[in-house]
Amino acid sequence: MGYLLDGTWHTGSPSFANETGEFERKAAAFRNYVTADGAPGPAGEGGFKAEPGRYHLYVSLACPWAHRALIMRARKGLTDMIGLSVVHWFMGEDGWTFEEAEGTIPDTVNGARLLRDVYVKADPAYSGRVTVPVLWDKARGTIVSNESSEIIRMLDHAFDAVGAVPGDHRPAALAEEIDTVNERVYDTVNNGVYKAGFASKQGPYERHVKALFDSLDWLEARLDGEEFLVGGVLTEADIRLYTTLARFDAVYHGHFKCNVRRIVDYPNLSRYLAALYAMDGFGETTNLHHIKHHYYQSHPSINPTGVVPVGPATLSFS
Ligand SMILES: N[C@@H](CCC(=O)N[C@@H](CS)C(=O)NCC(=O)O)C(=O)O
Repeated sequence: MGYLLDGTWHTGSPSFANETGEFERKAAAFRNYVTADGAPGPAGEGGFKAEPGRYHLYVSLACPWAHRALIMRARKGLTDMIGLSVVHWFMGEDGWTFEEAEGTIPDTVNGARLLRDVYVKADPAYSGRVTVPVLWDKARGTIVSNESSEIIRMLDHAFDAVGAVPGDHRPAALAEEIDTVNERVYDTVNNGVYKAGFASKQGPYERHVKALFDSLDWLEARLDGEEFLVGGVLTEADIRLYTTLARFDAVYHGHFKCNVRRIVDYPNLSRYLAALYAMDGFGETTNLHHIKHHYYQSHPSINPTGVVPVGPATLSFS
């Protein structure tokens, strides 16, 4: 683990919890938007026009936030238009690296050996964590955004006029309901597993596990007789839930101690997970090897031996 301070790398922060035993996720730093005409988006500055070949995505196949961006890139048919680099699954003292392994893709744009070199290239005085996903602009030589919830919205809309697959994962008529579902899923499920897993005191751990399983029960009921979370169509709410569900039984259940139930124990959630896995963009971007090895080997504060459990070797439904 480590972070950049004024462009210089510091190792440390062995625990993810603060003094009250709570896990705190810091806000992302680069918050610009690619738009169809280069006009400013909802945040940041303008000048990032959607053009084929101009942007590059850095991801980890282990990371649920980066996975959202990978799914959207695939579903929108942007794989030829937006290049891809995949870091090694191990995140140690040097943070994310481009060391070669099965499933990694080197940095063909900046020639970086370490992801932090990409951040320093964008901002030589950068202070903060070096996270994935990162959307890089080759034309301006900088990072557009490192916030996945915003990257997926850009990929969903900005490239439609230059050949993206049509289709909107947040149609206006459903936007409000999607945002409401996203809010609860983000807080108690996507981030909830981290809050439970990295809690360093019993009280916060139990509180977050309870909120997580309350939400999984709520989602199970919501999916009764339904194919998708909102409006009977696939939306970004499904993409955002999928990346946590796909990791749940293999990693969060054991490594993050979220073990009240597994996803296979929920009939509707496991049917839903299997159905999404079979859809464009989902199964093909899900790499259980990177997922299991990353979590179990990169968090010495909660798994000091780095031993990776043998099971499950495949997603529970497959
Ligand atoms: N807000 C970010 C969070 C991304 C994030 O936390 N990614 C993790 C991997 S799952 C990461 O790169 N962590 C490295 C670190 O914190 O040093 C987003 O959703 O894009």
